[in-house]
Parts: sequence; C-alpha cells; structure tokens
Amino acid sequence: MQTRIPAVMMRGGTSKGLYFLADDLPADIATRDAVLLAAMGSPDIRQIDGVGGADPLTSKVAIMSRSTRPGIDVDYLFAQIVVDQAVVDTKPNCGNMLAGVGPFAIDEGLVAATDGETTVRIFMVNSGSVAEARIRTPGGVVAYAGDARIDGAPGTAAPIPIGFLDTEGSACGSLLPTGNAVDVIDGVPCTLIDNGMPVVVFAAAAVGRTGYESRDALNADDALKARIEAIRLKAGPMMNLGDVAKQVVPKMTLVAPPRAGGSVCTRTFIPHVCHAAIGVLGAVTAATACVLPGSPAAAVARLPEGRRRLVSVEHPTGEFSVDLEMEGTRVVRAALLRTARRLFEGNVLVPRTIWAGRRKLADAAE
Ligand code: NQM
Repeated sequence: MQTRIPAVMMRGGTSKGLYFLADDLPADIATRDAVLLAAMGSPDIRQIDGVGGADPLTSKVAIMSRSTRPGIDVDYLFAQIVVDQAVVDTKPNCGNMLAGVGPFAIDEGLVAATDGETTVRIFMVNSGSVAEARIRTPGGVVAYAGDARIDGAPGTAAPIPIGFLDTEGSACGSLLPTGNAVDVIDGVPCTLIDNGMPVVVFAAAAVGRTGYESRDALNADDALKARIEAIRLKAGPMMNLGDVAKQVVPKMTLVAPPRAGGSVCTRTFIPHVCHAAIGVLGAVTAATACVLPGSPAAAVARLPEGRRRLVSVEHPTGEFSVDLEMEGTRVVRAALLRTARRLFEGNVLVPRTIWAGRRKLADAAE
C-alpha cells in the first residue's frame, strides 16, 4: 500500500523539483522529512526509487502555504534533499525554486491573479526574508511561454523578475559574520559572506586553479574538493552555522577575472558538486562580495560604477546578471530575472509504512 500526495513538478530557474502545499504533507517534521526522502528516492546516487534527478539541482522541494503575515501572499519553505545521504536540509534558501513559487501559488488558488501581471509577495521561511515576483497572467491565468532567456535553461519562457530587499545575514545573522572582508583559512584569503546565501568566496588562483575549468573537470578534481571541504568545515562555525559536515551551506565560490565580457568569473561548489551555473542567492552574494572593498572578489572583478550596478556573474554555462542597488558601499536591494515552467502534475506515492497520509485509509493507493 502506498500513500498518494498531491504534487507538481516544476522547473524553477535552473533547478527542478517537487512543489507541495504544506497541508498535503505531514505536520511532524521527522515524518515530513522521511516522506520527502522517499518521494525523491534518497539516499541513493541514482535516486532510482524516487522522482529526484540524481543531482543537487534536481533534488529540491518547495513547500507552500497561504501566508498570515501582513502584506505577504505566500510562505515558501525550501528543502534540499541530499542525493546520497538521508539528509533534508532546510537551512539554505533557493532562489531558483523560488521562481516557481509565484506561478504555483496562482495555479493552486493561493493567490488571486489580476489580468495582465500579478505581483506575488513571498515570505522565504528559510531565510526570514521577503521576495517579490512579477508573474505574467493574461486573462488571470499564468503564462509560461515567453521570450525571456536565462543561461543554464534551454529555450525561452515568460520572464519572472524577482526583487529581494532584506537578504543580508539570511542564515549567518549578518552580511559578514566574522566582521571581516577577508579571513585567511588554510592559507587561502576568503570572504565569509551571506547576502541571501552563506558563501565562502576566494580566488581560484589561491588554490592553484584558473577558475575557468569545466564543471566536469572540477567534479573530477578530488584534491581540490578535499582542500575546499577542509576550508568549508572551518568556515562553518566562523559563520555562525555550527558544524556544517551535514549541511549544504556554506557554498564555496572560486572567483577569477571575467573572460566573457562579464564582471567576474565563478565556479561554485554546492558544496560538494560544482554547480552547472550558479544559484540565485549564491549569485547575489557573490556579486555583493565583488563590491566589498579589499575582498578577493573585488581584486579580480571588473565592475560598473554608480548607485545601480549590473553585475554580470560568469559561470560554467553562461552568465547571471544581478542588478544591485547601493547606498554607499552597502547593497540595499537586488533584482534579477528568472523563468519557470510547470512540468507535471498529479500525486507522488510513498510507502504507507513511511506515512499513512492525512486522509482516511480508503484513500491510500495500492
Ligand atoms: O543560491 C543551488 C540553485 C541553488 C540554490 C545551490 C539557489 C540560490 O541553483 O538561491 O538557487 O546553491 O545549492 O538552485
């Protein structure tokens, strides 16, 4: 016997995962996590017994509910389902899955659409901060088709502009949890920073790499991965994250001078696999490191001047433009463009031994 749980699979930006209504999942967190692991098929490197895509970028879950907070439409909780470990990490946020939240909320009737465009104000539970997404809704219905292109996802789709206001210190308590623009760990000058995502930013050259290596080459580079993990484990407590051995933060971003007309070149480990592109809040945070005087990122970045700065973050499959609004040297607002698409709708099934479901037993499926 299995339990059917209503779920929608969506591409959000350059990620993909299951979107749930909170009311359809167990209220008890341990049971919820067991359900999510079973749904995705973790722990298993192929996730063969679940619907996860056997990659951190496709092993993600978004849990939504109507918000009771003033001025907010929907609460969004993100969960990273670790592929090869029985770990569900709700510490980090995910700005890519965030792109699917507005369309999902409208499609599921959590938010009433207006004709033309609907602004959805989203409380991001993981980070305690707010994002505002603008969704195209001609005739009050979500339009997924459009002409916006983002690197890391093929084709074009309707644009979803997203603005972030209060992302500083999302998990670490402050933008620079050590108070420094530079901390030296294992001989490598690093910036320990959190503008929406805890990230350790350091020069690729400081670990003997160019920063232009392919994702595959970096994923095969065991010596580099071991060195980066040693730095990460030391950075975690310094960033107020405690022991991060079983957490997917901080992310680790190598920076190098831009070489494709952008502002900075990046390679990001999330944290044990190199990202095919770069995370959304990871990119906001890396861009923020670039405008930080004296940081390793500032040393290699080529930035525009002014109060509004479009920082083009190069990554393995293209670039990600982050629009930073500055007050002096401080970033007060970040905006960017994503797309999303509803891919599959129905029920995901988990063994009844894991959860018998909210509804009466007769509703459980064979
Ligand atoms: O940084 C991957 C992604 C992410 C996270 C990761 C993200 C973000 O690209 O906001 O979107 O860094 O694990 O989906």
